Parts: sequence; C-alpha cells; structure tokens
Amino acid sequence: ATVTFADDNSSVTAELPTGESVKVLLYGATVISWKDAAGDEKLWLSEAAKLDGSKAVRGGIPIVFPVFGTAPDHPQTKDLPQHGFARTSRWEFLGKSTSESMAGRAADEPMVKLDFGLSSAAPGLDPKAAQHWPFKFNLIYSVTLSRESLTTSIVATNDDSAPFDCQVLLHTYLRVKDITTVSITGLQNATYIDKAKTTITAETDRVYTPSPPEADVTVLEKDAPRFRVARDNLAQVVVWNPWVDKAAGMADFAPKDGYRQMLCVEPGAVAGWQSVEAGDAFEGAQTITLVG
Ligand code: TA6
Repeated sequence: ATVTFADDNSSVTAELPTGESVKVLLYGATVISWKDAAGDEKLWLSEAAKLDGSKAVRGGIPIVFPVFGTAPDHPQTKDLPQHGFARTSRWEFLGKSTSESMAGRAADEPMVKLDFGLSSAAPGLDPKAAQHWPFKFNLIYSVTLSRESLTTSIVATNDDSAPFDCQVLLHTYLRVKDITTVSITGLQNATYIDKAKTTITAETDRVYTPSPPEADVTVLEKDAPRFRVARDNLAQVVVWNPWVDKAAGMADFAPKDGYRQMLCVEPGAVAGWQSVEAGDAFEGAQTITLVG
C-alpha cells in the first residue's frame, strides 16, 4: 500500500497494490473519495463542495460529533453549530499501518489503515468547540481500506474530570447511478411500518433504529445489492436524500440534479445521548462492503 500527501498537505491518499484508493481531507478528517480497483468512485461529492476549510464538505463522509443536527434543549450542546465541530476542524494525520505490518492478515488480503486525531488541545480545533463545548476530549478516527470494503471508526475519549454527553454519526454520501432504481433493506423497525424494502421517491430524512441492531443495511439498485453497511455500536441509521427543492436550496450542492446520484446512509448513535464517563470512551464504526 502507498500513502501520499497532497502538495499543500490538505489531504492524504492511500492506494492498495490492487488499485483501490481512499482520499481523506485533513479538514474534518473527511473521506472525499473511495474508488474500487477499476477507479469507479463509490462516494458522492458535490461539484460545489468547499474543500478549502471554509465550511463542512458537501459529500464524502463528514463526521458528526458531539451533536447530530441541533439540540436547542440540550444545555451542553445547544450553542454548537449543526452537526457539531468535528467536520469543521483540522485533524492531524497520526499515521498508517498496512497488512504487511498487521499480524494475522493474509498477504493476499491487502489493507491499509489511516489514523487521524483531534483533541480539545488541538490547534486545528474549530474555535466554536472550546467556546460552546468546553470539555477535554480526544478523538481518534481510523479509515481502513481493503479490496472490497471501507471501514471508518471513531473513538471519543473523555479526558475530563466529569462525564459529557455526545452523539456520533458518520454522514456517508453513497454514490448511486439513479436514485429512482434504488431500494434499501434492513431498515425494518418499530418506528416505521415494517416494509420489506424502502424506496426513495421524494425528500427523505428519517432516523431508523433497525432491529436487531446487528442487522446489515443493504442498498440495492434495480434489485441488485450494491452496498452492505454493517454497524458496530451505532444503533441508528439516518437515511437522507434532499430531492429537488432542498438540493436547489443548497449553494454547495451541485449539480442540482445530483440528488439522483446520491443517497446518505448514516450510521450513528443519535437517539438520546451517550454519556461518557471521565476517562472512558465511546467507540463506533461502520463497514461499507461493495457487493454485486
Ligand atoms: O442527513 C440528515 C441531516 O440532518 C438532514 O436533515 C440535512 O440537514 C443533512 O443532515 C445535511 O446537513 P448539513 O448541515 O450538512 O447541511
């Protein structure tokens, strides 16, 4: 596996010997590209996405922490911007590890893991964090690329002397050929009518708590499975497509009919709050596998 840095050190790219690649912007530790061995892009990134650190990236996999959306009734996070400050902070690249150096991985199973860090003491921390969420914390975000899958995992450690509440979500923009041929299975739960499959025919913005929690969510196109999303300790899945009007209303959403090529499937812990004791940590992960 090779790991290269952009000339301006704004991003890091890892490539497997078999051709698969992943590119991570240090701003927000935002995965902005994931390609298969043929070079086909698996994530959606707006053509108008800001990649200069001026605002959260519209596309790829923004990290949502410590609040999902806004929480006006939650004293600890009520003054934070929508989706918190992790996606608008500059993270530090902590290093890489590859299958050659990872015990137990078969040689023909290439993989590369990139680690990123953000702490309350970090120079790149969004100033709104210290102003509005003054807890001592440390985040480690790992991006692991193998031939058929991408895993992103986050560990949020409470380095303070008192507990803090947080929410965590991986706001993944999957790329699809045509949203009108997409269906999603594995979202069945009590919140919505148990349907064998969910289709997207209008603006969709739903928080599901699939049961059983270990059930995979599968995204199909023309009834053929394309992505399988497995979750570890992330009990919710948010499904979002802005559709015509909301896409038209977002300045950084381009092309305007791009809603037809994307679907957000967002594993998270966003129902209520995770209370992290002093010295303790919350861990959550997603693995997106390319199927079919
Ligand atoms: O994906 C769920 C959601 O909360 C939607 O309601 C929409 O606001 C989306 O996130 C994008 O939020 P953003 O702050 O990135 O524009």
